Amino acid sequence: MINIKENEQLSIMNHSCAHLLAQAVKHLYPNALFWVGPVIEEGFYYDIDLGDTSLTEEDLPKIEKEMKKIAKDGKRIVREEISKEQALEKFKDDPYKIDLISRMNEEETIISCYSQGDFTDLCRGPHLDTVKKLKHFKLLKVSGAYWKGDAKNKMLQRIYGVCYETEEELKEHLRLIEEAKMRDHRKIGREQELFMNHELVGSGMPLWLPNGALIRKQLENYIYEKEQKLGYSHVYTPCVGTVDLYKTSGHWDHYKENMFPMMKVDEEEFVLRPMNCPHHMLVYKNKMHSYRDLPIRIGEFATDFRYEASGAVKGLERVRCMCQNDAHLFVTPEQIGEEFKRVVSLILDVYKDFGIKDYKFRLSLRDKEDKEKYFDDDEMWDNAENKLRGVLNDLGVDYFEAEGEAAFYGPKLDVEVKPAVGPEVTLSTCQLDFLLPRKFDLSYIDNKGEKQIPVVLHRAIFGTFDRFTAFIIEETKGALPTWLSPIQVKTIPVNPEFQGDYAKEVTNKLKEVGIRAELDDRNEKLGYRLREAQTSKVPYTLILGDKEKEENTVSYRLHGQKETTTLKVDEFVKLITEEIKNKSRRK
Ligand code: TSB
Ligand code: ZN
Repeated sequence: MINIKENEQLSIMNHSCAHLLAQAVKHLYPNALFWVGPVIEEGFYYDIDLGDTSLTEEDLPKIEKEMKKIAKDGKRIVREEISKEQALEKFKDDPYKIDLISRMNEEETIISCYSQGDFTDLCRGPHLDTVKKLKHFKLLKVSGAYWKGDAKNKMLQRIYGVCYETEEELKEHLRLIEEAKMRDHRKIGREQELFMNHELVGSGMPLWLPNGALIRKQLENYIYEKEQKLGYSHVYTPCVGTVDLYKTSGHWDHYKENMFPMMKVDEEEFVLRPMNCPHHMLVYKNKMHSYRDLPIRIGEFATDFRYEASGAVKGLERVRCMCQNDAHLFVTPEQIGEEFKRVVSLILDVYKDFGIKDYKFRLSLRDKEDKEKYFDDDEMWDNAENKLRGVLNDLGVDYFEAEGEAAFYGPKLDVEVKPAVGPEVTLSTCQLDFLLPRKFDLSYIDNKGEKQIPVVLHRAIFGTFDRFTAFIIEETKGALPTWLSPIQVKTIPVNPEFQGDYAKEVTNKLKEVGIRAELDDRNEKLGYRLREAQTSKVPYTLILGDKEKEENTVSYRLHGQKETTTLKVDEFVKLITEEIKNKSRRK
């Protein structure tokens, strides 16, 4: 999909279309007040205060009709420059505009307004020269949006839309939106019964249903095995800690707004943990270490709780209760490069296994000027940043640098991916940390018998099981590879009365060797059962008729394909077992 924000021509057009939307809304709802109407990647939106009126999607065609009428009328779009005083006077009855004008920089002595017919809006521009050029647009949805994104403020109504130069481009955009909606893991999650939410549990707290739990278990087994081979030691630690633990780590000062509030039990003050690092620091500290023991890699599939804004929570992708595929690696300063390299290689290895190709590595560095956020040790920072850069260059991976995006404790590497719907998110992460080991007074004895402080690498390959599952569902459009599929084989007797027993026998045989097979011997038409197996995206559907029963064979159909292949039962077992073992992917 075109990124409209990055295309100058389309950006201007969409911005003008946002004004056209505002003008139409003003015609239909004369009391409407307008906040901001920016261009975004997918088009534009406008935040509007409509008093007590609440819009639904059903109101959009009427607004669109009014927009078309205004556009056809074809008024010119005229820029006017006025002083701050004049602007304050002109918009004196509009508290939103007064707020915007009052917050403008001192240097902005000249303020620009754009008018089209009976409508004027405060705006930097630029705009098209006439509304006549706005022909191919569509309003897409309406949602609530707190003024300035703050839940304490009034809820405004946000109308989204998009505008193109040609009808074909608009149609293609709408087609891609529809396609993205079909891939949305929330939709597939409902259809395939992977997870659910319930208001009694709370927002951002998904419940993993049996099918989803099966996928997650495969992911856990997969990464656990890899980590064990790579010298990780896995632990279990509680998902709460005392306030003092998080004061010691610095999270209480730097991360409190992302944490659930404190709860008191007897005399202890607890918090639900937002991160596992402090617990792992204590695990390290449980005994003395020599340089010979390092690197020490402590891993955990650890449940964390974070406060995410209610408008931001999304399916499994952004949750308030998550499970990280976490590990903290304790290394000597000399080992940083090598260990970082191993982590990046593991990320690449895992992405290859899952066929993930569309991602970006982002190397997040400090902002050299920001001495308040980043601890002041230029040499240490430069050293660390260069080391990470060096490894990425050695491995020949593509990455981009983002200044000012580092964590307060060190530089980091994030992997960014694009979900079906919504902005990019981080999947894997690897973060260098010089501070936490100091805060917890960690040490090891070096080869001269002297006490030294280790460096920590925080890393999560899947990020969280939650987010990774969401991503992989969208990547595969719900048609997971066989090894990850909750149900791998559906056995369907053509006529349950005649081949029911045989189908049961085949199903049991598959189950015995650990294949997740399910029998569908319901008294439904064959066509109906076959269609259902296809829509549920089960990789293998076995169709068993008289011939198969007589010859001890199975005829299978792969998801998304029409033709069937017949094999001896044992041959089929061998074929699918190999596929599962190799974690093969099919197109
Ligand atoms: C890697 N202390 C480190 C850890 O050792 C840490 O917590 N890093 S993190 O804050 O970046 O989180 C790790 C990963 O969790 C992120 O890369 C992201 O993939 C995932 N994640 C973060 N917030 C959420 C959320 N709200 N819902 C789902 N996954 C999330
Ligand atoms: Zn950590």
